[in-house]
This record gives sequence, structure tokens and C-alpha cells, in this order.
Amino acid sequence: MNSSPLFPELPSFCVPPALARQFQAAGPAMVAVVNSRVQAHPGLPGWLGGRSYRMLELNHENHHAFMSTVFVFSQYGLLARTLPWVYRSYMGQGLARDYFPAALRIWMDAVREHLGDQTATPILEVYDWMIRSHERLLDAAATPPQEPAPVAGTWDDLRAPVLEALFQGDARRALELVSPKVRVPEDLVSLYIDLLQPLLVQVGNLWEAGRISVAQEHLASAVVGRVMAGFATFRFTTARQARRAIVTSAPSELHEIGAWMLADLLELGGWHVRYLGANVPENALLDMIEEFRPELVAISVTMPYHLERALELVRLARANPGLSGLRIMVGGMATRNMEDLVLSQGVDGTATEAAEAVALAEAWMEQAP
Ligand code: B12
Repeated sequence: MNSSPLFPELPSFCVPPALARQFQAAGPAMVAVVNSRVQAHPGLPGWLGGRSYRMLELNHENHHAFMSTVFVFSQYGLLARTLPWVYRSYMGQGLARDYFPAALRIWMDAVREHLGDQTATPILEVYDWMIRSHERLLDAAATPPQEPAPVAGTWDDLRAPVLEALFQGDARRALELVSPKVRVPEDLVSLYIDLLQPLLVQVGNLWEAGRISVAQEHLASAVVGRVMAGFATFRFTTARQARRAIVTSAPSELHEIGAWMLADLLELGGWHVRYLGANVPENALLDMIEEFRPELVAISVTMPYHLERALELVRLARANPGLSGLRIMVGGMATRNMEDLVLSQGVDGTATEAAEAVALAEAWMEQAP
């Protein structure tokens, strides 16, 4: 999807693949230049307003990783959908608005110096468009992020107290609140999809708006993990069937709750699951696939700049003739609105939430000889 609600008509950018790879490879050098020039910029104290410069160093690294993903996969819609988030979340952390166009100009200089003025023109056009969109992005950033529409029913009266328990770091309380409503496997599916997932989106939105800290985001998600562990899905399941699955987050990806939910729901469906958690290195995963011989591998990606390594994993698995019958799913937040890209890279399927992913896996198994 190469558009966004804010930019229904995007210019038709075209960064050739070789140039995209040059931009990607020049990352460390360009990030170093941008860091030193931003640090020496007279506007810096005003942009930071007393906050740590480390925030900008991280931003410059993430910016390069993200822009590389946009260029390598020609995903300008992703860029347009993400820019309002960049403005909102960094301004939420206290960064001044003037930083953005100034930093983008510094990036343009770094790109020119490292890739050559002429060669870099298609990339510079994208940067120029971002700078020209500044006012529109400021307006968009002033609008709060979209809240998930609550699924009416079972959890209505529990949303607020469970959210409160997440922020108190009180896993015991959270478990006490939800336990009476979790009696059969379907209740657990609903707990995950209808309560915990939307609450986590709310937690993310509060962080994005600068209303909670990263530590509070960690705390809330750790409590969710402890609640999930408290239910120990296997207590609800009967004997393991022959169908095996490996579920994992992509290399470098630190978000793991989505993958964990998928692993649990597959297990509830009777699958024999190996869940590997966050940030699994490529070779380790490939070795385990060879050893465990699963019917299904599911890879979860949240940050768009982790997509490339996830897809590289798929390429490596596909290049192994011994794994010819393997079904591979890639899903998670980063794949939303990017389904066409994912499915063009050797992936068998994707789904927007875990219960849907389980249904897809079941359907595949029914088709299998
Ligand atoms: C918890 C959290 C964290 C925790 C993760 C802890 C953990 N153990 O997982 C921590 C604190 C580590 C973290 C770090 C970061 N985070 Co964070 N995080 C979140 C938060 C609040 C919740 C994520 C989550 O668990 N959601 C619930 C799960 C269940 O949803 P899900 O992952 O989408 O999974 C469902 C489906 O996608 C699907 N699915 C998932 N995987 C798969 C796989 C397959 C194959 C299939 C078919 C389906 C599928 O099924 C799941 C269940 O239905 C989100 C907010 C949000 N909107 O989600 C931000 C969020 C994802 N984080 C964000 C950011 C920016 C970061 C950081 C860069 C900075 C920060 N805030 O600390 C770092 C980057 C870390 C890294 N290098 O990977 C942004 C990303 C924005 C963007 N535009 O890309 C978000 C959206 C917050 C926000 N609103 O700004 N984060």
C-alpha cells in the first residue's frame, strides 16, 4: 500500500536498488557525520530542552535503518504512514519541532558527501519531500494516535483496573482480576486478543504521546508476560499432536509478546510448539529448523527495519532443498499494509492477529497430503 491517510497522493519516488544498497552500506559513516554535525549545531540545546543527546544518537541510527528499509523495498507508503509517528513520539519525548527539518538537511548533506551529488538525486528528492511536508506533519502529530476500538463484552469492566495493575507492576492483581473469566481455552484466546493486545496498544500510545516512560512501557509489558505465564497454556491442552511449529521473533527484534501469543494459541490448538522468544540469530534458527523438522515456522516482526533480516531468513530456508515442504508465515505489526511485499518474498502466508494465524495454519495442514 503506497499511500497513507495523511498523504493520499505520494510523489512517485524511484530509488534504484543499487543506490538503495549504497545508502544502506554507507550507514555507519553517514550516521557518524550526522551525529557530529547535530552535536555541533547551535540549535541543539533548544531542540533538546535539557534532555539527553543519546536520544538523538539512537534516532539517527533508527532513521538510517528505517530509510534503508524504505529504499530497499520501495515502501514509500510505509514512510508516509510512519512520519506522523516520528514527529509525535519524539515531540512527546520533549524534542523541539525545529529539529526535524534541520536534521533532515544535515542528512541530505551527508548523503551527498557519501553517495555523490548526482548519483544521490533520487534519495535527495525523498528527503526534500519530507522537509516540505514539515507543516503537515506537525498538524498530524498534534492528533492523538488511534486507539483500538474495544471489543465490547467480557472484558468491559476490567480494562481500566487491569491497565492500572500493569502500570503498578502488579502481576498478582492482574491475574486475580482476569482469572475468574478464564475457564475454557476460548476464554484464553479472548484474554489475549480482546484484552491484553488492545491494552498493550494503549500502553504504546501513551508512550508515543510522552505520557509514560520507556521504563513504564517495559514494566507494563513484563506484567503482561507474567500474566500469560501464569496461565501456562499447556494446562488447557491435551496430548501433543504430531504437528510441529517453531515460533520466533525476527533477528534483532525485541518485541516478543505477539510471537508468544501465537505460540500459545498454536499450543492450545494441539500443536507441538517450540517458542524461541526475541532476537533469534539466523543460524541458530536455521539449525533448529533442520533438527526439529517443523511443519510450520512463524516469524514475528514489529519494527519495519527488522523486516529485511526476517525475509533473508525465509530466503535461506527456501534455498535449503531439505526443507521443501516447510510452511512459513511472517507476521506482526511491521507486516501490516505490507502483505504484498511479504508474500512476494517466499512467505506462504501472513495474518493480522494470532487466532487468524492459527486458523490459516490449520487450513494448510488440512490441505497437506
Ligand atoms: C511492549 C512494547 C515494547 C517492549 C517489548 C517487550 C517484549 N517483551 O516484547 C519494549 C519495551 C522492549 C519495546 C521496545 C521498543 N519499542 Co515497543 N512497544 C511495545 C508495545 C507497547 C506493545 C507490543 C506488543 O506486545 N503488542 C501486543 C502484541 C500481542 O501485538 P502484536 O505484536 O501486534 O502481535 C499480534 C499480531 O501482530 C499477530 N502476530 C504477531 N506476530 C506474528 C507472527 C506471525 C507469523 C503472524 C501470522 C501473526 C503475528 O498476533 C499477535 C496477537 O494477535 C507496542 C505498542 C503497540 N502498538 O503494539 C510498542 C511499539 C511496537 N514499540 C515501539 C517502539 C518505537 C519501540 C522502541 C524503538 C523504543 C521504545 N518504545 O522503547 C524499542 C525497539 C525495540 C527493538 N529493537 O525491537 C513503537 C513502534 C512504532 C513504529 N512505528 O514502528 C510502538 C508501536 C509504540 C508506539 N505506539 O510508538 N517495546
